[in-house]
Amino acid sequence: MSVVGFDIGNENCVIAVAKERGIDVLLNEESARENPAVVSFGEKQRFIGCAGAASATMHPKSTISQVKRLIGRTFSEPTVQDDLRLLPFETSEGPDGGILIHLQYLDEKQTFTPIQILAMLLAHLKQITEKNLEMQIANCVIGVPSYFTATQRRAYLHAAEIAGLKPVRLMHDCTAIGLGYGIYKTEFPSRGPANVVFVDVGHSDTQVAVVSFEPGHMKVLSHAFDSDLGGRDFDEVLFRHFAAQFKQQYNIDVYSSARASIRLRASCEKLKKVLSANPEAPLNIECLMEEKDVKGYIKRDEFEKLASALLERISIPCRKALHDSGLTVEKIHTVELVGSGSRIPAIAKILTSLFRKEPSRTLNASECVARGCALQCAMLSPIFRVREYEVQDCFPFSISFASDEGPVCSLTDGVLFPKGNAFPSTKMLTLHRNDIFHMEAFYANQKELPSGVSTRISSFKIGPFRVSHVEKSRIKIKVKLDLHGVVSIVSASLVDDQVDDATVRNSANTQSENVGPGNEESFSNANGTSGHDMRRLKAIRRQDIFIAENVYGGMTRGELSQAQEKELQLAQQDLKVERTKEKKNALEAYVYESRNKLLNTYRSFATDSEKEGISSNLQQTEEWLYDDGDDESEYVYTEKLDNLKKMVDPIEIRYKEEEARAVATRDLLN
Ligand code: ATP
Ligand code: K
Ligand code: MG
Repeated sequence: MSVVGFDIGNENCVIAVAKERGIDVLLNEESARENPAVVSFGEKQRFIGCAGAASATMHPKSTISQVKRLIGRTFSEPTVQDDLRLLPFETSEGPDGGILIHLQYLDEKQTFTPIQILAMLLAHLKQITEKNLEMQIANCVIGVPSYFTATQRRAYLHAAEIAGLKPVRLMHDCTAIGLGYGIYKTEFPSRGPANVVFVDVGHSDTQVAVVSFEPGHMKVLSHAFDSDLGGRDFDEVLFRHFAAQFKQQYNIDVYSSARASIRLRASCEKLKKVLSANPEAPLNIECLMEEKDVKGYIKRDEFEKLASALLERISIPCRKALHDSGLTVEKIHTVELVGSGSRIPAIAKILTSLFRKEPSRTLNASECVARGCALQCAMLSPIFRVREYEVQDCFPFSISFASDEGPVCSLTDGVLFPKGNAFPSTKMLTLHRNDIFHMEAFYANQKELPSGVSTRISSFKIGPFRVSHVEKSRIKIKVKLDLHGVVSIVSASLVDDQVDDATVRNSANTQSENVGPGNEESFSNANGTSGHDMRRLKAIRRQDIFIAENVYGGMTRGELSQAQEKELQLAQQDLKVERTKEKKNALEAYVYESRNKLLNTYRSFATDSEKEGISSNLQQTEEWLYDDGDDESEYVYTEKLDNLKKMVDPIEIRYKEEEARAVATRDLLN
């Protein structure tokens, strides 16, 4: 069983695996620890990760990056539109209001959903992992932003399924970071827990969590975020600055060229990184557009001024998280800064003045999410032994349920899971109905969500069921906010209790109570019915009721298997192209190797006419490879190689026989 953690970044993905000795971050084919979150469609094959990034400028319109921004989102959302304007590929609105990505590949117009693109990325990471571990993998833990809605979380689960992965948990990024921090922590205050603020500034978002640590236990007190603030926004500030400058200076409009925009944006990102270590930095791009070389220069002070509005915004989620944790600044022991976007020195300055202490960087800023996820995967694995450690996470959005008779007035204001509720968590609802009915799950407070994101989760049809009398029967509904942070009705049952005392069915038509894990079915003291009332029940009959769930923005089984089929086809195409390349390379290498041997080791083992025949054949093959044979099938290359071998093999056999004889003679003489 595999024990793998994936951090799917908006820019970089990291793979960590748990081994007996500890957690390792895996290297990819280029020996890098970070995998660009890029899927690029070339002429004949897809390039993903490092190869995808390399292929981006050559295929700007068919290179998909930042898919995490689009996952589970609606095309018409203003923030989605803002993102799409900056991305060079073509998109449209899908029939369900989702996003469709259009591109040209293999001489056809192809359409993919963001889920399919994410699946390609995950399949690539899976492949790297399998190559490293030399075994098949499926089980994993994947990090997700705390601000992801049920639709986005389900989208991740769908993508994982298409890629052949089985996430045992989708884990909040900051919770994973906290786990990796807490499990190794040995020093604690003499009294009370150690309260730590984690600030993760990524490529497109900023997440903050306040976590309290005690030996063997961590509890997330609050999550806050700005889903539209990250490293790329700082790149954009530089981009706009230089685009304006180049318009004046060189009379070029970078915005009008997708390729020039990609190149300038990439250069601005590099410039930003240089400014993290140096007080000033130059920008040089050759032949940016219209055959013009451009030059620029900026000082760190100037950059910080240009970015001052962004820097201000970093403190907002920090304040929110602190407020929601119920702690004051004095109660915070440490601020841990992670995410590569946080390497801008001005960010640390802002946090220092906000928390009145300098943030620490004890964690590996780019790997801590993946490492924490791998640890969690190990903890959830039945075969892996990890030290006892309890992780208590909380959910950042309030979740409500309504039925077709209006809001379900359970706890407060119809909210079943208030913001900050610990999860996984199971709760019971009681309704009184005598016929089929509908319920709806939704986020109670639009303001808690990222701006413009839909509050919809899913709707449920409960029933039909048969009641034994005309009066409304008691329906017990079990609701679960699961380990992934997805809420759902897991069961509904009809409880037919003919009660003497009608007052037990009180005027409020619903009630709910918390149910701890393990005693979900304990009916004896459920529903506020006192022991006295219970004794007066004549009979209790329970009957499971069928639930049909209609999830908002989800994929059907049929759509999922279609997507799996498509992914398989694409993967086979990639494999075919790779194998063809290998065969072509093998043929080319054989030509050079044989020519060399013919001049050296094989020289005295071939007749002149043999040498002539082989040489001219090698020559022909070489010319063919650069000409007609540049783009042939695997079969043709293999056949050519086999034909050459037929000519060269007899000579090789003679040579080998002679060599063996020489060795035997030497052994005899010794
Ligand atoms: P997200 O968490 O938003 O999904 P991610 O996890 O891919 O994205 P990270 O890898 O943590 O993001 O950070 C990427 C960002 O960090 C990029 O914007 C990159 O330019 C920026 N970055 C990397 N190194 C530096 C540096 N030395 N100085 C400033 N910024 C940097
Ligand atoms: K990352
Ligand atoms: Mg990240």
